[in-house]
Formats: sequence, C-alpha cells, structure tokens
Amino acid sequence: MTDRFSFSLDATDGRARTGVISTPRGEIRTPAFMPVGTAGTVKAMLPESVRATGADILLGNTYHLMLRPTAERVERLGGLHRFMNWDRPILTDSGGFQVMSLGALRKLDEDGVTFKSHIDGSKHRLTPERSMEIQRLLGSDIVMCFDECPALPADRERIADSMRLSMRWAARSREAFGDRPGHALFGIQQGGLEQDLRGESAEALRAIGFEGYAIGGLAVGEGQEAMFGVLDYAPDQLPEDRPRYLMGVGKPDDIVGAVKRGIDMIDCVLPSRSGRTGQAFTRRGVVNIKNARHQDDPRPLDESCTCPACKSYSRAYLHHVFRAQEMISGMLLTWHNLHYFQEIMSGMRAAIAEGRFDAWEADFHKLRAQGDI
Ligand code: PRF
Ligand code: ZN
Repeated sequence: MTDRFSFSLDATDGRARTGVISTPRGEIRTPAFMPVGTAGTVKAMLPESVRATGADILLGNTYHLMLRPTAERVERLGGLHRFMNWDRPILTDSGGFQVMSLGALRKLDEDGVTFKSHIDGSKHRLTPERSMEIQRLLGSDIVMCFDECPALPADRERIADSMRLSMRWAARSREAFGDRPGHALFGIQQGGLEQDLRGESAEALRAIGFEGYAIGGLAVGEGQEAMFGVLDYAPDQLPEDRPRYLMGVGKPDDIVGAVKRGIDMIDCVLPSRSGRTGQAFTRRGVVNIKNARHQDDPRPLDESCTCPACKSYSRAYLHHVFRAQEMISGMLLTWHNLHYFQEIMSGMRAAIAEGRFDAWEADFHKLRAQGDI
C-alpha cells in the first residue's frame, strides 16, 4: 500500500501500454476498464460481484449524486465508498458532460452552468469550484476537471471557444482542488476532431499540470473511424508518464483500438446498460437473448466463459427470464458483460506485457468475424 497516487509503466508494445496506478485504496491495473456506478450502484450488481468480474475501480457521477441524495448527505454518511460499500478506488466525473446530455434548460456562462434537474425540475448550478467541492465531499480518489463537451458535428469556431473555456475551467479546477495527497486530479483534453485544437488543449493542460490526462469530446457522434483518427495523435500530445483516460468509450472493438493507440483507462455504461436490455457481448459478437432462436437452446451464452451466467444457466433460461422481465435477467447479463469486458482488458494486459499485442488483436477480430453459432 501507498499513501500517494502514482503511475508506473511496466511494458509497452507498439503504442499500447501496461502498468499500475497505485492509490491508498488499492492498485489499478492498466489498461483498466471502469464499470459505471452512476448513482452509487453498478445497476443490478453487488459491489463484491463487480469486484469478482475483475474491476479495480468504479466510476461515479457528480451530476446524479449532487441531485440525489446530495453530496453533503453522502459526506455525513461517511463518503461514497462507505455509502455504497466499495472500498477500492472511485473516479468521479465532474458533471459538465452529464448536464449537457441530461439536464434541461441549461444556461452556460464564463463562470459555470445553471440547469434544471432531470428528476424534479429544480434549479442547480455547477462551477469548477463547486464541482471540486462535490467530488471532495463524495471522497473521490480520482477527480475530473469541470469541462464542457460540445456535441459533434459542430463548427470549428464553436469547438475552439468551448475548448478554451474548458482550459480556463481546468486552471480553476486545479486551483480549487488544492493539495490533497493520495487523491488525483485529471485534466480533460477537448478540441473535437481538429488536430491543432487538440494540441493547443494538451499544451494548456500540461502547463497547468495534472496527475493524469483524459481525452474528452469523443464518442459523441463522430463514428469509429473519426475517433481512431484523433486517437492516432492525441495520446502522443499528452505526457507519457501519466495515465491517459478515454472518457465514455465504448464497444469492445472501440476499446481494443483505443488501447492499441495508447489509452490506459476507459469507462462505458455499455456492458451494464446492455445487460438490462437483453444484449450480451461475447467473443463471437453480440447476442440478443430476446431472440426466439434461444428459447430451446440448452447451451450457455458462451461455452468458454467462466461467469455465473455461463457456468450455471442455459440460453433458454436467460431467454425465458428476459421475456418474463425477471430481475435475475439484468443481473446475469450484466455480470456476464462486465466479466467479458474485464477479460478483454486482462487479455490485453498480458499480451502487452509479453509483446504479443498484434497476435492477440488478430485473434480477437478472427473470433468475432466467425459470429455467434
Ligand atoms: N467530458 C466529461 N465527461 C465525459 C466526456 C467528456 O468529454 C465524454 C465524452 N465521450 C464522456 N464523459 N467530463
Ligand atoms: Zn459469461
């Protein structure tokens, strides 16, 4: 154990990297997938089950928790780790992105953003200073800068103005965060699909100085090819000796392509959200368990998977409980999906450490091309 936040790179293979982030609450093996626990729970999963899938860290949300049950209440109850019974690291997003995607009637100005709650319509305000305060009250281990993420496509002027505002907010976030040993503050690069604006953003963040650097503003409608186009240069614009986090991405092949391009951390609601809508991710691609072709199938979802859904239940059962809207349906499919995403990450970590990432990636794509049988 350590009382400080640190990152050690253990091996690289091409541009892919593997290492360990050390925090007082435990180690995070990278590349890391962070399950999303938006409202103080990874939906349909006990924290010990999330851990059993292989997660080292969870993501929580400023936006949701400030509205309900409020950051002050979580703090009075001992902080988010104790409140939700997860004692390992938690990264919290800063709220700006969620205000833009969920909040109603938002009003943006230089100082921050005013918005109406998606829960009850009540009025709230977030600024870089308030976001830092909320993330401190929650007890977050990795705090994200308060930023703005424009939806794509957007014109260059809008992307540039928004990025520069986010960089001014990044400086205010750093100032408000202060000196908190054992806790980390990550900057967030913006700049859309414009290489020079991404470069300007990276420069501004490096000048301020952060414990880690996120790439924001991607997976907002631009498509995989355009996203990989940015990831071909963006990680190189950020410091080599700090973790690089790609926010809110993605499908298994997006994650593999991101790690190949130098990403160390990633989060996405996809495995948990899809689990509740009957979508399973397997090494042979997506399986829709609601499809009638599963109703008499005694085989598991994936015969090579060791998760509880695959070890003890048939496709026929998973199909039945989904159709019957039984709660165990979301529980089993979420477990399987999180297990599969973590298996991709551990597979990549081992492959990078042994210098065989390209062969691992070729196998990954080959199995998927065969399709579900
Ligand atoms: N900024 C923040 N959170 C985010 C994003 C961002 O740009 C994204 C973009 N994919 C997801 N979550 N603060
Ligand atoms: Zn499984």
